[in-house]
Amino acid sequence: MKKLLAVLLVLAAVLFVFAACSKKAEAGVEQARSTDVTQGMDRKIVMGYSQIGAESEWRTACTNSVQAAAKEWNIDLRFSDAQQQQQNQLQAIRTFIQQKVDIIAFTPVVETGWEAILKECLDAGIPTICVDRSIEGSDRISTNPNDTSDPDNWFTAFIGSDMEQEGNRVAKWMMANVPALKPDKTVYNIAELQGTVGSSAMTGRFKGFRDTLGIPAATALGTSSDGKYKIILSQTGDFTRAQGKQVMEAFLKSNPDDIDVLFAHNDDMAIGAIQAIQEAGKVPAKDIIIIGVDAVKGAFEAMVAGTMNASIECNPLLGPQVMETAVKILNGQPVEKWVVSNESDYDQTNAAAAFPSRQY
Ligand code: GYE
Repeated sequence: MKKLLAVLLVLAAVLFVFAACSKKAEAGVEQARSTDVTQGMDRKIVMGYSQIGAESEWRTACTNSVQAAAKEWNIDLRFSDAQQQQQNQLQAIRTFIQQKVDIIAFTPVVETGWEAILKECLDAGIPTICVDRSIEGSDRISTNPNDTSDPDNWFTAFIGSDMEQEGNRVAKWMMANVPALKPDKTVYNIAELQGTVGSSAMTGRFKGFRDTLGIPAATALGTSSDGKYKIILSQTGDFTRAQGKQVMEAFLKSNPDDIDVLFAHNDDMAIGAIQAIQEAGKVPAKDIIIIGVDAVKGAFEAMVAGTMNASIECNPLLGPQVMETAVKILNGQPVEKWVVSNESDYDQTNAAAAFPSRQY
C-alpha cells in the first residue's frame, strides 16, 4: 500500500511539473504572437489578403494555411479571391487601402502591372507582403532603399520559393534518372506544360529548366548543349488539371509516338496529362516519364500508384511565416526581404515513405 502511494505521489509530481512547463511554453507563444503590436490598439491587426484563385491543389493548401495561421495569430483577415484575374486583385487592394487595413498581403497572378497599386499602398503608409509569386524586375534584394524605380522597394517583404531553382531541379532529376528509365533511347524528346503565362512560377520554372540544360532561356523549343534532351512541344495549361489534360491530348495527337518525357510546371497539370496518356493507350511513367512540381497529395498518390515519376516540392504552407512577418513589420522590427521556403525532391524511391507525414 505504502509503495503504491509513493508511486502515485511521484506520478502526480511529474504530471504537475509537465503541466507547468507546457503552460509556460504556451504563455511564451502567446507573448511572441501579441508582441506589443496590438498593445495600445483596442482591436486586432487587420490584414487584407488578395489570393489569386483556387486553380490547383497547391493553391488550396496555401489558402488553408493562410486562413488557419491568421486565426492562430489572432489577426483579422479580409480574404479576397481574384478568380485568376489581375483586375480583381487591383480592385481588392484598392478596397483594402480605402478600408485603411494595417497591412496587405498578396500573390501577384502575373509579374507585371503592379507599380501603380503598390505605390498607392506606399503613399497610404500601408506595408505590403508579396506571397508565393513575385513581380517583374524584383530579385527580392533591395540594394538602395531610396531608389523608387527598383521594384524591390515597392513591397516590404517577399515570402516564397525560388521558382528558377525549381526548374533547375526538374532538369537535374531528369538528367539523373531518365537514361536508366528509358534504356532503349539515347536522345529524349520533351513535352512541356507551362503554368499561367507571365506568372513568376511559370517564367522561373521555364528559365531554370532551360538554364540547366544549356538551352537559351528565351526559346520555347530547343536542344540541350549535350544534344540529349530536346524540348519538342511547349504550351500553357494554366496550372489546371482540365487544361493539362486538354493540351496533353493535343500533344499526343500531333506527336503520338515521340514524347519521352513530360515536364509539367505543376502536379495538377501532370495529373490531367496522365489521364490523357492513359486514354491514348499509353502507360504513364513508363512510355512517358512524368515530372511535376509542387509535391501535392495527388502527386504522391500517383507516384505510389506508379503512374507518375517525380515531383519537385514547392511549399504552400506559407501562412505562419506571413503572419509572423506581418507582426514584425507592424512592430517596426527588421524582416528579411526574401524569406525562402525549404523544399525537397520526391520520386518513386522515397514517395511511399514520405507520404504519411505530408500535410498537403
Ligand atoms: O506551383 C501551382 C499554382 O505559384 C507556386 O501556382 C505557385 C503555383 C503552383 O497554381 O500549382
